[in-house]
Amino acid sequence: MSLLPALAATAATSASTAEPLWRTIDQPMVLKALVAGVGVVLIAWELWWFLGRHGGGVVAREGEHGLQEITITVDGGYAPSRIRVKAGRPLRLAFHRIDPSGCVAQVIFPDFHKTLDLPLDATTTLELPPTEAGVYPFHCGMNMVRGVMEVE
Ligand SMILES: [Cu+2]
Repeated sequence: MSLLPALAATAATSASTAEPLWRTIDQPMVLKALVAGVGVVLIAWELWWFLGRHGGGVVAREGEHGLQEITITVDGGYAPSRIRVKAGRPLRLAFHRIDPSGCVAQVIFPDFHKTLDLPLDATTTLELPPTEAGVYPFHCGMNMVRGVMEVE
């Protein structure tokens, strides 16, 4: 903000015309409030979109020998992006990638020190050992596309 008067002063000295560089157009209070309100709503929506919980998550199905299995479709995001599994049982995650974007070519489970390459139009599985209850995030190579595994 302190830069603007300085710039104006510089411009005023170089151009000798008295015409101001900009004019403040006074807007009605209602309009100001509306614009501010829309901004706040958009910020709230963005926070919800990136950080909020979207539904209760999808529970893994029980396979043979207590192996829990869940298939996650990778298409612009993880579907489901929130999965729920039971603690203390082996788990097999199957990532089916149909999104050609290089962004999702890898999925990383930082808590397990696992990085998985996901070839396009293929299903890649990752077996995780039985784990303790907790919330374990996973994300793409750039940490832009995210999912969460809830172990309960
Ligand atoms: Cu990415």
